[in-house]
Amino acid sequence: MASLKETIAAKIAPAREELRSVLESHGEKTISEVSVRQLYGGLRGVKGLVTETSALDPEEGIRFRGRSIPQLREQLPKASGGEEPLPEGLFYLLLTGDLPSAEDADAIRREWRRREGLPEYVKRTLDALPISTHPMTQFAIGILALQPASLMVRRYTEGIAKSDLWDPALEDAMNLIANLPHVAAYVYRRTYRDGDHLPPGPARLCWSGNFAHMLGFSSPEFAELMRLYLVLHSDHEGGNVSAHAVHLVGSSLSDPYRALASGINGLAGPLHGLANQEVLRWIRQMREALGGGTLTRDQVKKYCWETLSSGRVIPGYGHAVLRQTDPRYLAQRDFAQRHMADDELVQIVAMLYEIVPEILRQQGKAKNPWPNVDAHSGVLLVHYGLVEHEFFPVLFGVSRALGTLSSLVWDRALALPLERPKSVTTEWIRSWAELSATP
Ligand code: CMX
Repeated sequence: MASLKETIAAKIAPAREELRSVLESHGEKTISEVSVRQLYGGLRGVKGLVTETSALDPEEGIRFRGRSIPQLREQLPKASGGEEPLPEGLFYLLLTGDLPSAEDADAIRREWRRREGLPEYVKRTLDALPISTHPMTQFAIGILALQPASLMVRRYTEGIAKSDLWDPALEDAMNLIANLPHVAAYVYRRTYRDGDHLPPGPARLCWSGNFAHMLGFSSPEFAELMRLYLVLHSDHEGGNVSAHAVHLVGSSLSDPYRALASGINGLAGPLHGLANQEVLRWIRQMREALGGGTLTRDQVKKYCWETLSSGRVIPGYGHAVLRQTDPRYLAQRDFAQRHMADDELVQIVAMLYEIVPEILRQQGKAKNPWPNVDAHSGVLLVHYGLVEHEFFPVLFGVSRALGTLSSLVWDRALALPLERPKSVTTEWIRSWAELSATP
């Protein structure tokens, strides 16, 4: 791993100097004010975090180290014979800010494959859980079960300087990412394939290809989908629940295993990553409720209104920051059009895109009526036979590790402090507001 670590190490001193200089020149300037409504409203729009790996523009969507999704699909190295970007290359970009060469991406591929090997005690931990345990719960437990291997904990106990913690944090991140596909595949095969586990594939396979192999899907097209999927879901700046949870928990110098497990638990909420499971469940329920067969636009509209009037959300639509169609949705739609245009579920997703935004606008509540990343992913997986919708958020979790752990390494490299905002009570707000209204 010399070259990746050396590349990062060379960037740390200038980044620390930049941080010092920004604080010296601008430390007392105010970036954001917080209204009482924002305080009660999940701090929407309040600039209160620093995340270097990606930035989200409400209209344009996400940029990873300044690069849009179409640019990433074009510029990142590809697997041999493939068209979709390698997550290995994306990880290099997120960590270093530099576009990787094919050799850089391949060095990470080799490093991750070299580090894989799921300890027996992790398998036994998972085997002890009831088979009905939600895959996301199993996944989080599997990650925590790996935690005794944390190098960061060992080095901390030995007395490492705070400024050097990024190094064992990076080692932990690499070991963890190397093993996440195995944990996820283990969860999948024990839950849905009677525990008929598949060992890792040949060393030549990329991280995503090996993941597809261990899940039990051998089609090269599915491996392509995995590469795209694992790139698209990796990072969405710092304030989303999973990224924020990893950053927050990591700020106590909790190790990357514990921090990531926290992020995965946040991702398991239906307003966040679990929405991809909910989209498919909702589409399946709609088809069943409408008696199967080809759906008409009027039937779908009526079902959407029924969903809304029963007090539920339409999963896969809306976003806390985005105000346009999510480019991650568009990338998946592009994949669908190229590989499975005639798929019935893909056509339902396309029909929903024509219908739902107008309905949400008419309802007048959602600030963003457009689809997000979760609106499309499930039907792509189902097309290749991965039909168990409760497993979908686990794939999101494997991908989200790339962005959140890259950020965590930089949190330690910049020695960012314990996160500890001030909270207030409603009584305090009332007396503060009344006092500030007094002439
Ligand atoms: N269907 C119905 N109502 C919706 C809606 C949707 N898809 N999206 C937003 N709304 C409603 C909200 O529930 C809220 O209603 P109340 O005032 O009654 O509480 C109102 O519109 C205003 O919400 P908002 O400011 O537009 O959106 P938020 O920032 O509060 O929430 C999100 C964002 C994503 C949680 C919300 O749009 C939602 O629940 N979408 C459906 C679930 C989903 O797809 N989540 C995945 C997001 C992407 C990800 O993280 O993976």
